[in-house]
Amino acid sequence: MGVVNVTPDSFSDGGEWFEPAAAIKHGRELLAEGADLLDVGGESTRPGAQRPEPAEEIRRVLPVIEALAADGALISVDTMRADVAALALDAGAVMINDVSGGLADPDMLPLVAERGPAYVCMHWRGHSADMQSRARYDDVVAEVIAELAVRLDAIAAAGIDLAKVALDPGLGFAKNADHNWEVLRRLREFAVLERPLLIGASRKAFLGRLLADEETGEPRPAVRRDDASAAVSALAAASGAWCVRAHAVAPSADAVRVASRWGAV
Ligand code: PMM
Repeated sequence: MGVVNVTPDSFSDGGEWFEPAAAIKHGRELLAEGADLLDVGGESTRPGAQRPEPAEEIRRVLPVIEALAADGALISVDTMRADVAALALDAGAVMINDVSGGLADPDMLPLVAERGPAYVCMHWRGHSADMQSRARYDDVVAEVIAELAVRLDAIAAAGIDLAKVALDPGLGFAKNADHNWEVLRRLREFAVLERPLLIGASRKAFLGRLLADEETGEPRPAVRRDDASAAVSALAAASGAWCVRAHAVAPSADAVRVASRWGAV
């Protein structure tokens, strides 16, 4: 899954694709690099981020979705808002990537039940402005699995076909670096939920800290985390992940091909 952030403030590629024409061009490049899906988002979820107004989020993503879907690309819309998701589906999106797993907007699960798109339910404990204060766990893997199981119950109760639902442990969302590494190390345990697993590690801060400059201690900048992101993609694929969300698609597509040929997938 290639990431097309139509935002001025994402941590990973802030502002680079904010103009619709630039975002559309970028999406086409990611498809050429081997993306099977494009995830188009108009809200930055970086820790501490402020939310855009719904009208602004719609203005950002709709023209990009329309153009890329018209090309025949499979489009996921990265939104927590049912109104945005509905318009995105009208514009040709086939999947809703809801980082709140239906918790941010009570209208989201009914919309998914009514319209029937594929749905990604991510583990989430609250909006970005204060999510890091919620990064408290005794056993992060057990608790994330239990909380995702509760979401699956809510999704089924809303009348959504679970065959169309994928889960995501939400690396970096109410999780510190140690939590993220623990989730990755024990990724196979998520198989108990019996749903395909999406992993979004690409360019995240925990990789920047792992790769910090040895002398200054400065984290590696986001745009120089793609090799490490590809390594995570290969290992995640080998641990049973269905999909990896990547800003630089080519290295992750290659890494996943290696994992597959290795026989690890
Ligand atoms: N991470 C970000 C945004 N959307 N969606 C899913 N399903 N999983 C993620 O881990 C995830 C996401 C934050 O990264 P970005 O600001 O670079 O897009």
